[in-house]
Amino acid sequence: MDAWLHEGHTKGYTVSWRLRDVIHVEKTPYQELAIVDTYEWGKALVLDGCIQTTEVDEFIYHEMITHVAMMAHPEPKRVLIIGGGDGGVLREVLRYDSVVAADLVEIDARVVENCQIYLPEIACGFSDSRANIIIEDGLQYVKKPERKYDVVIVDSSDPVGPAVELFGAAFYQDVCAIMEEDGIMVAQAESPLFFRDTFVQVFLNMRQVFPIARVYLTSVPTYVSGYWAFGVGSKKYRPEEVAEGRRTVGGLKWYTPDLHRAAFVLPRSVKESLETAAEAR
Ligand code: AG3
Repeated sequence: MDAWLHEGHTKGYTVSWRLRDVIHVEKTPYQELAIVDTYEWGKALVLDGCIQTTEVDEFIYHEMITHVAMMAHPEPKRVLIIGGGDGGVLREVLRYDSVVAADLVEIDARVVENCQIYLPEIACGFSDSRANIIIEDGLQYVKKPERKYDVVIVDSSDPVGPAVELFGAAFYQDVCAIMEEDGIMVAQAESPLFFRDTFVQVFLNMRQVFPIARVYLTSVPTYVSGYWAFGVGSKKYRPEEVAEGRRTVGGLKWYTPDLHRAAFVLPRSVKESLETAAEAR
């Protein structure tokens, strides 16, 4: 078998993945979903032709989207995950004993179901009694949530189709309203090199809504350009600091408190693109 997945990113840039196997393909009501087996990165979840997560490097993204907010907050108890139907963020959130409820709102039940079957090491948190899976559009859920949250994590796909509004100021406003007075939110903000406009927009939108807005970076080898950004909106705590007395949870392979602080140090042109956009407002 010589199957290839051609993952198109821009008009002129496509990444081609040679596949060992196409394990499962289906059309859900929301998207085309595939589980494939790659050569170097293990099994991967593919949505509408775009690699969402791979067994080999998923921990980098999932640790970095989760633990920065979880460690900047002194004691997160109630956590909301929007998207993240593969369960990777959920697994990381559940590492904290302080967490009493982790609500995951995913629009597409088939993502959760398939990841439980084919990617069990990522989807292992779904059976935890603190996990509460809600199959609903995150945009709707935040208008009538089950509770208020200490930390909100938006693990969305790219801003095309239904995910577009998850990058907008109106959504962040709704999220802000359902957070405690010292809540923190984080959202994946795409590649600052390939999708600079989206990345800048996430920052500007968060800045419009939250008293404290920051961005940080990490490297995700299987995402386009490797550099991947996250936007943080905070009501009280400084996102770039680990809260006093916080101990790192066990089982991690990437996140450290030093890396947490370092992730907020931005390359010159990335920093300048944020400053220029902020001044233009
Ligand atoms: N969340 C963000 C994926 C973005 C991938 N985009 C891309 N490669 N162009 C994926 C879900 C991981 N839990």
